[in-house]
Amino acid sequence: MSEKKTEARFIVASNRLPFVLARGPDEEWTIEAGSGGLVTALLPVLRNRGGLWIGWPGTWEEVPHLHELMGRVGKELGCTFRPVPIDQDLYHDYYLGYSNETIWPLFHDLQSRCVFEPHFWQAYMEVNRRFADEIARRVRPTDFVWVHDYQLMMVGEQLRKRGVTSRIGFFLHIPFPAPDIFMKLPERQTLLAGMLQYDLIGFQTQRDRRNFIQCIRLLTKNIRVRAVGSLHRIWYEEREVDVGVFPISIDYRSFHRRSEEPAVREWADEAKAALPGRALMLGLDRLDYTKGIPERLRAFRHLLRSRPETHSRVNLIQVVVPSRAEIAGYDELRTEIEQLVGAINGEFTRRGWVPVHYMYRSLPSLDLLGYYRAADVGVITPLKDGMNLVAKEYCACNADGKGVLVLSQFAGVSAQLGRHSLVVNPYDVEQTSEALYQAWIMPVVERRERMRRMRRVIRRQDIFWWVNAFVRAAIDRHLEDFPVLEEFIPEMMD
Ligand code: GDG
Repeated sequence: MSEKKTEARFIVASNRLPFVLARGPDEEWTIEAGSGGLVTALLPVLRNRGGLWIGWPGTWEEVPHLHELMGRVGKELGCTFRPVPIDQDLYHDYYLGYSNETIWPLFHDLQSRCVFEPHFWQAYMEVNRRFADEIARRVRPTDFVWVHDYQLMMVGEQLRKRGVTSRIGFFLHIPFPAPDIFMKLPERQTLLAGMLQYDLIGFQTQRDRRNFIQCIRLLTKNIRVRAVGSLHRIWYEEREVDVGVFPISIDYRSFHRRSEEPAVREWADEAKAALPGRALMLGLDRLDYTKGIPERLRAFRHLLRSRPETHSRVNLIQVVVPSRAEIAGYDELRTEIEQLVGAINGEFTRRGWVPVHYMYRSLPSLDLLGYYRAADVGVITPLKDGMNLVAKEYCACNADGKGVLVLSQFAGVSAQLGRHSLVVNPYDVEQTSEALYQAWIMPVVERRERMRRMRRVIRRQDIFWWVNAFVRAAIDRHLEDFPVLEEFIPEMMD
């Protein structure tokens, strides 16, 4: 075996591969590298280090020359992509079904929205097996495999069944529910036993880890749990499983730098000039019932009803990014939001003042950064959220340091930023409305101090810190331990 073959490589598995495939009007497929947080975070460990990324390519359609297209992006990013094909029916039951109609609502404490269908679980397992097959074909014992998120919780167990002995880590991006809620899941036992096949399980917050360990204690016999340094170690059968807390973050410096670019400054200045003398309150979320958008609108309406002095002086800018349109309930949510926006504007609009500015679309990054820069208040009030990166991005871009964050106590990010923001229970309309008011009247000195502290936390614990913390806990290594190869050699396609 050559020297190179013994080097440790990174293998990442996530539901979607980090690129966007699109078919143009001439039926030609194009491919573009993704720009999300996870790609930015993982590229340093993958790029030119022989890294592999395994996932669904983002379409069930037959894409001619898919390998060639992927090879092109792979070359650009310096890693190899391997697709896991999933056809439309399977995708329906695995992704829309088990992942997003069972696990997603349950893990966000919204049990009444759950659909429990046995064939959803069969599809989920089938896809998790396909991922494991693909990884098992390529993995070497010295490699580190990092599996991401709730769509792939059983991949570790399936890898062990295939005899894979490499270190395998898992990170859950969404919350982990308390035992009372988790117990409702028909597959609760299988799922927990499956998760215990990982070597390291990472959660966003202490709350999630505590819930997980309580579930393990309730549902698994003959286990021992003890704190070991900053981790908890579980002894289960012949295995030792570490469980840690790794709050995900953003590329702070990049957001900060981009928010200072002239085009963004100009955009933000224009946005403010268009609404002179107004405080801009910003809500920005994917269309999802976990994000608490109707509750936020009701709180804003309460503010306008209870504090007439805010009239003509505050605006709520609410951006809703289309998401999961195929799932029942999402369309009703959109209707509910739009009716509320209409009702609020109908009740309060005066000459020269429309209180809620509503957008239902994805914003180009210039507009996104511009709004972050211009907003006086960031309103992040999910009913439950794993972390919520919008809160961190808002702080990183808030150039004059005067922005205030109104934050749900149920967002993972409140564990890090709660002390310096105005924390609310998003179900409490009066309390949220009062926090919006307090944010509006807060003296500049206090705003600056709070924002300075929040920015310091995010700058110190940025996305690169997150990757390093996880990798160190998983395999006791640093980025430098994954050596850069002299040249990028893509894995052989078969
Ligand atoms: C899951 C968990 C956890 C949003 N609108 C636009 C846009 N975005 C970008 C934001 C941000 C991302 O989307 C949203 O991230 P969040 O963290 O807020 O939420 P989820 O999508 O639900 O993510 C969450 C996260 O995983 C990571 O672990 O924090 O709790 O639910 O980066 O910037 N980007 C652009 N235009 C938009 O209109 N360009």
